[in-house]
Amino acid sequence: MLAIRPASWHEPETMPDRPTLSVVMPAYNERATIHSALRRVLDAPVDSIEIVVVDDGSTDGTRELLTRGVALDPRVRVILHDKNRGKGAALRTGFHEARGRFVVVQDADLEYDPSDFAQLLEPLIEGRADVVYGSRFAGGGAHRVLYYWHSVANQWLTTVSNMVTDLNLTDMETCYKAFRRELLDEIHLEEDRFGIEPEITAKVAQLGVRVYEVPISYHGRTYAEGKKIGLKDAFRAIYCIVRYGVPARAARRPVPWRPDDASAASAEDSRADVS
Ligand SMILES: Nc1nc2c(ncn2[C@@H]2O[C@H](COP(=O)(O)OP(=O)(O)OP(=O)(O)O)[C@@H](O)[C@H]2O)c(=O)[nH]1
Ligand SMILES: [Mg+2]
Repeated sequence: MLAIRPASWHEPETMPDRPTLSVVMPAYNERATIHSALRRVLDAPVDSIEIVVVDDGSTDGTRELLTRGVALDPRVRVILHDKNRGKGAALRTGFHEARGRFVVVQDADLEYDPSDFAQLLEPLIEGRADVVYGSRFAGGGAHRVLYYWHSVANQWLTTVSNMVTDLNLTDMETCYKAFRRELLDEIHLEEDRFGIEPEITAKVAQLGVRVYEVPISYHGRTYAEGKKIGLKDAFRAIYCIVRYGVPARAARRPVPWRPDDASAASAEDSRADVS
């Protein structure tokens, strides 16, 4: 693993002006969209933002694109995995590097729209939530109409995950998961590939923290356009729901009480940073 620049950014203590938002962007063979994804994130309505791009051993020229153009913006940090390790491994690397007050995952294929960030961050900024999921199935903005059975599988996986975690989510598999940064330090993640989504959900549920959902738009792509997820990922997801969900449920913490004044103070701090 290699951080291209700048080395000093690895030490959060040396950065007094901590960004409001760290966007962790896992990228594997996303040559067609990587630059526009970076541009769209940098244009999102958040004043203080950093992007941690984790190139997961791409072989299609994505790595070369990460050495020029918008990737040279000082708000972008690039980390390279020597070989392909999977989305989960890329997220672990990115979470470790993130220094922002809040952290959100943004896939590099632009199926999710950074203009939804403001909506996604609102419950965190207002101090009402510790984690926010952007749901494709909660009646949000525009959605490209695509594969029926894919959406059935997604909703079914969410239902099974909910049965184990006792959270009433509508979209467990969503990429748009936003967290208070400190919370990520409390979660030890193990899955290397797409099993990371049910694993994160189970471990968030175990913490007993405040989870919110907001509706988002979704611009799905076709397999011809680069969609990669398949049936074997759905089977792995079921395995992970049980593997991580059952012990998490048994060890679940009660929801911690938070005084309103502490939440209000942190909301006041953060609100100034997001337009
Ligand atoms: N498929 C895949 N994606 C990876 C990998 N490592 C990082 N990623 C990135 O993880 C994000 C999600 O991958 P996608 O293949 O788009 O998965 P998805 O959005 O859940 O599913 P579809 O887009 O529907 O296939 C993208 O930004 C990928 O570039 C990997 O090993 N395989
Ligand atoms: Mg995708």
